[in-house]
Amino acid sequence: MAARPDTLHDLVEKAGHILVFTGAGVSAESGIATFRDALTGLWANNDPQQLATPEGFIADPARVWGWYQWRRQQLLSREPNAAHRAIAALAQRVPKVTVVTQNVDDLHERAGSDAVIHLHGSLLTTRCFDCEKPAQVPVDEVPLDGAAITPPSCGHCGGMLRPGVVWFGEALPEDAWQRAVAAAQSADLVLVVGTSGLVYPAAQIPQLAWEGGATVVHVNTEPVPVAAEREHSLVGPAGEVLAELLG
Ligand code: BV8
Repeated sequence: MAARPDTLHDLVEKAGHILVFTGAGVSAESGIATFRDALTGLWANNDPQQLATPEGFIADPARVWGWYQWRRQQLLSREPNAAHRAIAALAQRVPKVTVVTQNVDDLHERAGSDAVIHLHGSLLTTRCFDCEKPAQVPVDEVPLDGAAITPPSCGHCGGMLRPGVVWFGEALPEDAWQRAVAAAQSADLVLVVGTSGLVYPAAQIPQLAWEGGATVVHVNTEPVPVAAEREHSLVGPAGEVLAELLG
C-alpha cells in the first residue's frame, strides 16, 4: 500500500519506539557488495552460501579465510553512507530506537548508532574454530581479491582461527536474538531497510513486530510486496529515501 509520505512522517514523529532492521542493502551505497550481487573479482565463481558455512571452511580454510580477510580489508576503506547517518540521527528525536542488523560490518556504529544488535556476528571479530576463544588478528597483509590465506592458529589450543560471523547452519547468538525479539514486540514502527528477507530466522523479526501491532515500512531499491494494512513499501536507495523520510 503506498501511504502518503506525510502519514509516514507523522508515524515517525509520533513513534515511541522505532525498530530499524537492516540488511546488506543499507551498506550498498558505501560500496559494500550485497549478498545477492554477483561476487566481485575472483570471488565471482564462488557462492557465498557455500563459503559462509562451517563445511566450506573445513573443506578449504585458506579460501574462506582469504575471502573474509579481503572483506575486512574492503570494510576498512569504506565509510558509512547517508542511510547509516539518517538512522543514527533518528535516536536524537525518538524516545527509543533499536537497530537490529543482519550485516557483519561496523558502519552503523561508525555512523553513531549505539547498542547495535548484530544477529549474524561481526567481520571485525575472530575466534578459534575449535576452542572458540576470541583472538585478535590484524588485517596486515593486503589480501588480493580472491587470495587464499592460511588462517592463523589459536594461541590457546593451536586450532584454526575463523571470522566471528554466524555461518549458514549455525545458531544465531542467543542474547542478540532475544534482544531483537524483545525490540520487535515493543516497537510501534519498524523500518526494514535493504534486505531481501530470505535469511531466517532473522527475517522473522519484522513479521513479529507487525504481529505485535507495529507499522512496517520497507525501504528497498526493489518494490517489496505488501499484503497487509500497517505495511508500506518505499522504493529507492536507502540513503535518499531515509534522508527524505527522517529528515
Ligand atoms: C540457522 C554472516 C539453525 C556471514 C549471514 C528457516 C528457519 C531457520 C533457518 C532456516 C530456515 N530456512 C533456511 C534456513 C537456513 C538458513 C537460511 O535462512 N537460508 C536461506 C538462504 C534460505 N539460515 C541459517 O542457516 C541461520 N542459522 O537457522 O541455524 C540452528 C539452530 C540451532 C543450532 C544450529 C543451527 C544462519 C543464517 C546466517 C547466515 N550468515 N551472514 C557473512 O556475512 O559472510 S547471512 C547474509 O545474508 C548476510 O548477513 C546478509 O545480510 C544476509 C541476508 O541478506 P540481505 O541482508 O537481505 O542481503 P541481500 O543481498 O539478500 O539483499 C539485499 C537487499 O537490499 C535486496 O533486497 C536489494 O534489493 C536491496 N538493496 C540493494 N541496494 C540497496 C538496497 N536497498 C536499499 N538501498 C540500496 N542502495
